Amino acid sequence: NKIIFATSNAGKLKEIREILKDLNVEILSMKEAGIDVDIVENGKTFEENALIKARAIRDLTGCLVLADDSGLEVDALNKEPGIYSARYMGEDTSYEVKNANIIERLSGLSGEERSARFVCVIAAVFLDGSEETCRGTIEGQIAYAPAGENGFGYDPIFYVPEYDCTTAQLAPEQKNEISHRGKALKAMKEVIRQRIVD
Ligand code: ITT
Repeated sequence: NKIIFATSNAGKLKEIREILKDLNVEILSMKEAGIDVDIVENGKTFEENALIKARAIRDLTGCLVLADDSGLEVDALNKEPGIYSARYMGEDTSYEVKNANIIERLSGLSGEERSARFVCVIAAVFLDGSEETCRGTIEGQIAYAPAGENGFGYDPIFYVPEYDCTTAQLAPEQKNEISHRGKALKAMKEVIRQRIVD
């Protein structure tokens, strides 16, 4: 049994492998599967984009494929950057710059006015062509200053009130326990277990 995970994001892949480690299947990255393609994510929702990625790699390989589309929704910014989280300020802009920009745009706001969430949708295309999506979210606030070295992307500015720290300050296993990706993948794990007889 093997699954190709249609992502080129190393930060996601590390978390995905950890969360799916108790599933009795081999998880191959695109690199490990020898696939190097640029997929145009032109959907309007996380669900559409996750399915676009999973279908594209499924069409190339015929394998069971999973994909992750995720992002940060900042309420005070009309849920920006949302599905454009990777492309916000341009793909090549560093997260130091992106994170500083988001903090700057929220200056003058406090407490609940800084509310935000991470969203993750995991899509699956199975061998018979059938499709599933699972969504997970985590609620938080945009921090006043970046903090923490763990995780990736917007983690240094995503403050979780219950833990009084950012997701970049959580240990990796703690983040997976409560994160958007952890929740979506745990739900997808059950779907996969129902479908795969190992
Ligand atoms: P793939 O499409 O190859 O999977 P990507 O990075 O382009 O990689 P997305 O289009 O789904 O993926 O963009 C998601 C972006 O949202 C990601 O690049 C981060 O900036 C942000 N993001 C998602 N999950 C995150 C997390 O757990 N911590 C911090 N930032 C996250």
